[in-house]
Amino acid sequence: METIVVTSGERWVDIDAVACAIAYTELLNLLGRNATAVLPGLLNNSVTPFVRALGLSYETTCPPNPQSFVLVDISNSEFFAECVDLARVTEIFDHHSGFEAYWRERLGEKAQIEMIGACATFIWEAYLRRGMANRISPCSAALLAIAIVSNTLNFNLPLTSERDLTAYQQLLAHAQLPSDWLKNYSGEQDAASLADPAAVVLNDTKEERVPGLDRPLVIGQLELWDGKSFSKHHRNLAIAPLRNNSSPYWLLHTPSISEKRSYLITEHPQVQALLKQRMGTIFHDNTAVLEPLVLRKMILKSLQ
Ligand SMILES: [Mn+2]
Repeated sequence: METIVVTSGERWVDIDAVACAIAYTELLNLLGRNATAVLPGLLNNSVTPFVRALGLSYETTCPPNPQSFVLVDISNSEFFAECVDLARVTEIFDHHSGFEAYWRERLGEKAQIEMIGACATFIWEAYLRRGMANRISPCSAALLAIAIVSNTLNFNLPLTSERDLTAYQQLLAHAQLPSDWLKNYSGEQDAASLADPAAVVLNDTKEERVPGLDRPLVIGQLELWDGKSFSKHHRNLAIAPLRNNSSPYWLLHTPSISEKRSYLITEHPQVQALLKQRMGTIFHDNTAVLEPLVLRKMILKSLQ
C-alpha cells in the first residue's frame, strides 16, 4: 500500500511546521491517499499547551519504506527530518528563500516556495484548490490559523501578504477557536520563554560573518508577545549564552509583538558602532529600540 510521509525539520519545529504537516496529511487522507504526519524532534515554545490540547495527531518515527515524502515549512535539505529519502521527495511547500530554483527544477509545480508570511497559508490554499475547504477538521483549521498569526507575528512582519490575512479569516470560520485565544496563546508562550530565556536563545542563535568584524556576529533571538514583561533579570539570563560564545561579537534581538517594536541589546562597542553606521541605530545603556519590529535576517542584510 502507498505510504506518504508529510514532515519538516529534524529538530525544533514550530507551530507552522506542525500545523502544515498535520493539516496537509488530513487533506491527503480526505483525497483517499494514505499519508502520515511525522514530526521526529522537539516542538518549540510556539506549540503551547493550548495548541497541544487541540489534540495533535502525528507520529515521531517514519513508517517503514514510504513511497514518497512531502516537506513542509522547509526547503534546505540539510535540516530535513533524518528519515527523509531525498530521492523520494515529491512535493514541497516553503516560505524560506535559498532553494527555490533547485526544487523548482526537480519538482516543477509540486514545489511551492514563495516568500509569504506563513507556510500554513499554502496548505489552506491547497484545501481550496482541491475543493475540500468545508471538510477541514476544526483542529487542522485552528492549527493553520494559529500558525499564520504566530509566523507573521500577528501580521506585523513585512513578509506578511494579503494571502495570509485572507487565509486566516477564512480559517477562523472553520476553527471553533475561543474569542480570547490569542491572549491565552501569547501569554503561555511568553511565560514559557521567560521561564528559561537562556535555553530559548541558545536554540535560536545564528552566526554570520559581516564586513567590519574580524569574527562572526552571533545574533540570539528571544521573541516575546509583550516585551514589557522582559525584566533586567530575564535579560541577563538571555544574554548569558551569547557572552559565552566563541566569537566576542554578539547581539540579542527581542521582537515585542504587541508593542510592534524590536529591542536590540549588545554590550560590544564595535557592534553598536556598526549598527549605528549601517542602520542609524542609537544605543542607550546597551539597548536600542527599532520601530516597527524587524526580522533578524533584515538586520543581517543591512549589515552585509
Ligand atoms: Mn514557517
